[in-house]
Amino acid sequence: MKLSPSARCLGFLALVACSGGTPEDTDPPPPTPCGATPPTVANAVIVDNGPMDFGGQVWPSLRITFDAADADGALTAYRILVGFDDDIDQIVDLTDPIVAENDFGPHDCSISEAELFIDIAVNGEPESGIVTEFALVLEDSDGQQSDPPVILQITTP
Ligand SMILES: [Ca+2]
Ligand SMILES: [Ca+2]
Repeated sequence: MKLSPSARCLGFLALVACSGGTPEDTDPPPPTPCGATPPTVANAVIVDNGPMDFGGQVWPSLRITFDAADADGALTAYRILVGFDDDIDQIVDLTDPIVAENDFGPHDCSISEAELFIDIAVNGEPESGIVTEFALVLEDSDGQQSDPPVILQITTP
């Protein structure tokens, strides 16, 4: 399975439309961190999301949804980092991840829970029955990351 790192988008409470292309730069994090609590990821699932329009081009897509929480409220901006491979061993290299980010400033440490998703374009014709393993990490506006990565698998239909 080939995934296109250049065609991705994300949503926040299902309100933000897919923008495709490269995410825009976000404001620097607030000078004063919200706290020392890393964000957490719960109830993560990955599903076949059917054909989707990524910036004018339609690709098969996958969607990862999850519940994000951060006790110190630092989800006013966040980054979602996703890695993948075909070796099903609960280990995924995240040194060069697909990244989706969003910024809902002002950074007033006011968002401690959010239902997030990331849509990932599948580039090309994936073979049936191929298992792909994904790793998901959430980074809050202070740059703190959920740990350990959440590992997910999906089989192409
Ligand atoms: Ca935090
Ligand atoms: Ca692996």
